[in-house]
Amino acid sequence: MQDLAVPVEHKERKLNSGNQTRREDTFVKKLPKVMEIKKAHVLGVILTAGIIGYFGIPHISRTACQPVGQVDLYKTFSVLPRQTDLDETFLMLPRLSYPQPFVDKPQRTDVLLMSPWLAPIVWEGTFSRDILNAQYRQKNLVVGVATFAVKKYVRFIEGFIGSANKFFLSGHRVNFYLFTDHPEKVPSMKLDPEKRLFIIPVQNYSRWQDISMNRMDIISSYIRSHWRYEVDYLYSMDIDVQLFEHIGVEIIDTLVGTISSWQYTKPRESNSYERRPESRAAIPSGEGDFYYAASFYGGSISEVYKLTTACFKGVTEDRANGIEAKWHEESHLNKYLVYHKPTRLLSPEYYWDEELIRPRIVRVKRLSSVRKDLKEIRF
Ligand code: UD2
Repeated sequence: MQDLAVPVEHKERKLNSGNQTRREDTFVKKLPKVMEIKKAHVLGVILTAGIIGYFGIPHISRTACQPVGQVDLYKTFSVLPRQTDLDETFLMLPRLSYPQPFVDKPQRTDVLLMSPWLAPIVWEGTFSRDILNAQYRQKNLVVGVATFAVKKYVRFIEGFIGSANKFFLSGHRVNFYLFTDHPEKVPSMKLDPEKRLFIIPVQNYSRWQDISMNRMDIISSYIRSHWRYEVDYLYSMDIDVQLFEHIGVEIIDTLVGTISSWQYTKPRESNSYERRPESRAAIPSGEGDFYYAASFYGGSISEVYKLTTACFKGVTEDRANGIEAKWHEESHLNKYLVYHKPTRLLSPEYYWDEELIRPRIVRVKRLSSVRKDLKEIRF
């Protein structure tokens, strides 16, 4: 019907531009009766569809000034409205003097500087702390450090807090959150003005493995109840370590893992991942990037919340199924980081095990384990 009528109507209009209405009436009248019925039928269908469309599609009935596409999106795809805070303030920074970077002159050629998912790997000689500090200061951030000293591990408190006060984010605001079952044994220590120490009582467990694993649950709970209001980034650190060199804002990123000093050159098949499929920490054969140490990880408060919650969920499910992952929460951390890639990786400089001989590529020992007699300290 349309194919027939449109060209004719068009022709009539063209021919009779002086008296358009009358000529169109004539055109309709001239149609055979059967065609008239069909046309009326089609017009009826179009009209009905129009009415249904008008009342059925929500955006048509809204006022014209509303952003039609936006409203439609929220309704149709449940896209949450978001708001980005806009800030026009900025600090005037002093001039910085440093060697110019060149794209054809990499700072280091002896180590991997970037993961295949484009996360930087932090090594000595690859960054300028002055530039990083100048950028970081503009943000007015607070970093939290969660650490545990339960049972005999209270002996490590002084060495850890003392060295971290000096070398951890020197000159920047840091809250140390120390969980211990012996608050009375925490020695009094003088901290820099930007540093604060919070002592939080915590219960102990008979098994050292449970103390270690439950850290994930405690961190997750404190993020939910306190830390999301107090700090911007959070790092979890073992207590039986000491810092020997600066660990600065080069560690700040959304999700940060430290490559283990024991396994940084091992092929994935021979490192310490949990491979038993019954465990929630299992990483299937053929998968895995690096082996990450649970002694030092962190990131933005929201990402560390996700990580610790997910890892403890894995620990809990394993407990219910009567299985414990090979390296406890460290196995769950490794599983998580295979599928949620860290946005920044710290090289083994950031956790060097004292038992190992340091190779040339590890130019600096920033943080290192304190030797301990496992049999004596864990029982
Ligand atoms: C590895 C991990 C550690 C954890 C553990 C689980 C590294 C370098 N470290 O270290 O993070 O995943 O394996 O198997 O990868 N703690 C106490 N009291 C105790 C026992 C532990 O407070 O009685 C706390 C303390 O903060 C300690 C941490 O738990 O630093 C981990 O325990 P660990 O250092 O003895 O574990 P380790 O050396 O096997």
